[in-house]
Amino acid sequence: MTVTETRTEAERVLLLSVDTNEYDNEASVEELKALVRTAGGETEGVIIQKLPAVNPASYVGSGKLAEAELFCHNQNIDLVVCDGTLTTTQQRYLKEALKTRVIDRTLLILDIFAAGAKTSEGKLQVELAQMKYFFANLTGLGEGYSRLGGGIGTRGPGESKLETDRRHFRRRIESLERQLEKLDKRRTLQRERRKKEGVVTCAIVGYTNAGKSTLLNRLTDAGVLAEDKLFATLDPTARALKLPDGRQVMLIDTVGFLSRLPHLLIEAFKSTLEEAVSADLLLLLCDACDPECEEKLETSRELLKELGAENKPVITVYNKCDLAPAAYLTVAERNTVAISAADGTGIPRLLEAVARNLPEQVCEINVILPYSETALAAWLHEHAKVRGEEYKEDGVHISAAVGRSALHRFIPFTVRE
Ligand SMILES: Nc1nc2c(ncn2[C@@H]2O[C@H](COP(=O)(O)OP(=O)(O)OP(=O)(O)O)[C@@H](O)[C@H]2O)c(=O)[nH]1
Ligand SMILES: [Mg+2]
Repeated sequence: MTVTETRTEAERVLLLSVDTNEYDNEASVEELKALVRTAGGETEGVIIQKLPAVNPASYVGSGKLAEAELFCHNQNIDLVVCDGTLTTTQQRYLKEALKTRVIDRTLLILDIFAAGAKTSEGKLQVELAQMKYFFANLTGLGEGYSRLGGGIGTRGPGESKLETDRRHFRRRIESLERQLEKLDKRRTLQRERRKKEGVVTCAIVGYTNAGKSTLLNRLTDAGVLAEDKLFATLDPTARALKLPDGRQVMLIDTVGFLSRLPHLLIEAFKSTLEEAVSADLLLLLCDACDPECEEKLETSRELLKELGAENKPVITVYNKCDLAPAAYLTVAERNTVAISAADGTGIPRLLEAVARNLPEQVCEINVILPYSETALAAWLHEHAKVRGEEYKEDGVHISAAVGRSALHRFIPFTVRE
């Protein structure tokens, strides 16, 4: 019997990192390795240099550069990934010195996003981020050119080609932004409609790979792709969930967070992220067996704050407890639940917490209350939001926003407008 190897060989990757002591370098490198794996590469080596600041020309210092060159040569490295944002100058310098392709953290993430975007909105968002990335680099290139300056023949066609490229990029960026704006408007309208109809929304947010999609699948029959990959989900999915008390919530799964997420990606995915943070309730999910769990929760909370969601009710959910059973016991704080989305443990407690934290659903009603029911009219004035009131022959015509729990009292008097 012969076995055919169908898997294309993974790209061999070397990671370069400069530790400037500004963030947790070790955790960041670990994350970069996971990103490389997700993108289909295999990390063969890591070279880290402690420096007060990155070298403006070559990113790392000359000694480390020589070490990296030797490593690339001996280990047949296909790609070098730097754990930061490279300037065009650095990128070009490294490429020449190391004789391999060189990319930075932002481009790597963009690549993963580009491979993963499924909906037209997701694709537009990724393209916008890519265009902005390349546009910024193009600008950098321009500076390089003009610094060369002077010499005959260094400007002319080079400059004008650059200008054409710039114009092309700018036009494309504007067009993408316009298209996204339209979609964003549609999304806002949809949100407003849901609100008017009294639909309560609950978003699953948190670090990438925490198990958000697995939880959505566990709670509903969404059938969303859940994988051991970073950024498996890029497009929001919403599904109805019925709580044990009969109430219904719209559950939303969305793109995951990452520390040092390039700002350009946050910007591009803003409307998707807003969809999540505009929910009535947030389930902040984390992987309980991840040693960086608490740090990742903190990163997520900071990002939520940046997105303007600091005042939302949040339930912190420690997931994957089947792998760390001790976590079931240690979690005792209010609005904190330990679960396993994979085997379903803890789900009833999670649903209880959701029910406890949901704002009461409000419904818009139009009623005609006969004059014999003045007590009900008085009740509406005291406990509901009366939007309009008219005294007519057949009774008081009232339109009001009423909490769902009191709705049954008004059903006999409801009229359609
Ligand atoms: N053991 C265990 N594995 C889990 C659990 N929940 C999720 N996983 C696994 O964790 C991996 C990531 O799950 P996803 O649901 O895709 O995670 P996500 O948060 O949606 O990730 P992104 O969409 O990539 O941001 C998958 O391999 C899941 O099978 C759990 O409770 N226990
Ligand atoms: Mg997902």
